[in-house]
Amino acid sequence: MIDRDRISELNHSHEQALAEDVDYLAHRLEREAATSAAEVIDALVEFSVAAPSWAVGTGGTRFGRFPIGGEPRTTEEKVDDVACLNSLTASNRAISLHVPWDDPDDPAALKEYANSRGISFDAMNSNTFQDNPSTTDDGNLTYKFGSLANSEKAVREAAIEHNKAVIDLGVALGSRALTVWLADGINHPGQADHRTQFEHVTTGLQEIHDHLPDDWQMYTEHKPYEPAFYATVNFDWGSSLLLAEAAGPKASCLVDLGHHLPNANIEQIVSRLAMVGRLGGFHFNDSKYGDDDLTTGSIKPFQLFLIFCELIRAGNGSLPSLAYMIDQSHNIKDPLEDLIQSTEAVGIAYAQALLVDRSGLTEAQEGNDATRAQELLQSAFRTDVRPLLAEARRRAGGAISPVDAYRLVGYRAAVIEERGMASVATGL
Ligand code: PSV
Ligand code: MN
Repeated sequence: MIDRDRISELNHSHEQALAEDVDYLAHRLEREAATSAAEVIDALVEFSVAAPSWAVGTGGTRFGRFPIGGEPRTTEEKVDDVACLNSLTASNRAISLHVPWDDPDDPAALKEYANSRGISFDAMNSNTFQDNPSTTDDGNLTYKFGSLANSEKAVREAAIEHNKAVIDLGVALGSRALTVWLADGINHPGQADHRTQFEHVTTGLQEIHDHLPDDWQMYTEHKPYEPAFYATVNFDWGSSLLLAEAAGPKASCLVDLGHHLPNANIEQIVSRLAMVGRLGGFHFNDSKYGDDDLTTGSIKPFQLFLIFCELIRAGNGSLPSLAYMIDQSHNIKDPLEDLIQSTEAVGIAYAQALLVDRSGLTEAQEGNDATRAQELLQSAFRTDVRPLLAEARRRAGGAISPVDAYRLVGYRAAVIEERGMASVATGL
């Protein structure tokens, strides 16, 4: 954990300049925007985006992996990394576990460990895309041809049991949701029947849904390709919606920004899902081509802004309480630095969306005034809201300049010292 006093000490040299920037922005927003600086800062102080346990280690591609050292060796060490992140950003207050990459022997002890560091457990993730001896009958069953969609009943049942076990583990940790992403699909046309596969998945999800405690949610996560390259069972938001509706009332759809075919209008998908009450949450990342898992907001910041505009529209002026998470792979950056930058990007899009003059926009839309509508959106999108984010972090005990602070406290060097250069975190 990074000491709070150390953070305020590091903040000291930035405080004067930040106060001036916030003051200037507050005056400008009072004049020009629909929301005040104070309201935006309050909203940002409340906001949290979860970090995935599988993204605090170095990512890789099938061509290679270049570890930077000090990778967490256990789930406790992943919690430590997220606690470090949160002490700097003050807005990553939960970790999302992936089972069996995370498979604690003593969930109660892990819960206490995390909670004592200010970290709670976000949605649980099941893994039926890799064989796991403990749930696939000691290697007698395989997910090679799918899990919930498999033609073999015994494999489908093993996958259902695994999801139920993940829910049980989540209950012990204080989580409230299960995210189901399936690799199930078809590589070669004719290899399996689209409809039969979809029906198997529907039945499996219904059974998993029945196992959810009353206060739990279940999210279906779609993805058009990879690892299946001809067809994926849950390939788009339409399939995801059908699956969620069939699974039951606690099921809704999770939108991973990297899981769309090129040029898909993700903000419109968000609008549709929200309209029918089946928008469950997000996996934030950015991409140029496919599921590139790049730093959120680094390629298409305007798209991220428009997504947040739809969210604010769905929440009638405020952000709906959904499952917000980052899902990325950090191939060449320090994962914690990339997560700091991604968290900042999410906050920027959120703050800018709050600035949109919504009644002015509705008026422009009703009057078919496309020019005015664009002026209103651009005026919010082009506002540099970073001082508001820094001020929200400062007020919540975080760092005004989190990447600089992360480097100055020497966290990476310290964990390399403790965990070694060759430690490997579980995950892809
Ligand atoms: C699949 O690409 C995905 O986005 C799902 O959310 C998985 O759980 C995660 O990445 C890790 O493989
Ligand atoms: Mn994802």
